Amino acid sequence: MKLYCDPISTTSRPVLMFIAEAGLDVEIVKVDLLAGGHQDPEFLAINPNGIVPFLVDGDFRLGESVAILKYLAIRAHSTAYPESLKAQMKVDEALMWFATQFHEYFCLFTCYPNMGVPHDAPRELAAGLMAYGLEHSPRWLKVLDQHMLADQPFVCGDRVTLADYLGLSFVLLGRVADFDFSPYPNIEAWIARMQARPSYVPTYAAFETLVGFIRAQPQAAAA
Ligand SMILES: N[C@@H](CCC(=O)N[C@@H](CS)C(=O)NCC(=O)O)C(=O)O
Repeated sequence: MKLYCDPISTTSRPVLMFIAEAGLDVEIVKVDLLAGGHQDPEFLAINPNGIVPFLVDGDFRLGESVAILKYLAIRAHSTAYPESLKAQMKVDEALMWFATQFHEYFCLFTCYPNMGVPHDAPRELAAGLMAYGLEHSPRWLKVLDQHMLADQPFVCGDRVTLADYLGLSFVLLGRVADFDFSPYPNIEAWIARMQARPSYVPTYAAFETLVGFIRAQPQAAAA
């Protein structure tokens, strides 16, 4: 199996962290986003969307981080994607929540404009998106802090699941916006719990370098 990905990619890191923790035998193929590797004809021939992560398992090809996470977890019989119907649907619920509501307001509006994404967006649009994101993200952060993580160590209970790998990457994107998580103590404790896992440092090293670079830029906005 091959995973095409880049550790600076928010949707690649959850898959990389799960592969590391589950000890899966997956060849990691770096698609260098900053060098435009996702637009190379060879990669576009594999994934016409030109985005990562992307999994190739023989003649089976699969995009979308959530689908890839589930495919790998089901194959590995991992408890990170439980087999019982209700437990599995709770993980699906959290995955969809992170990938929709949370991603839209927090990642897309609040954080990505700090990274100059989308690259061709006018400055005023980026500033407007950030202001809108900062105003509306607390609604979802409060749900994560005061409900999903209020009385349990991980998003779906006592054990780490796919929702924690995905959610961590989305939440930590706040670092590019110098986001203040102190009003959300349960989120802070969960971040610390996830960062204490041995897979964290190797998975997030490239992201930490990128964060340092972005925050050193004079136009970096404080959230
Ligand atoms: N919904 C997709 C999103 C994948 C995605 O947007 N990946 C970004 C990196 S985080 C990418 O490859 N961007 C390249 C581009 O947009 O051209 C998933 O969850 O896998």
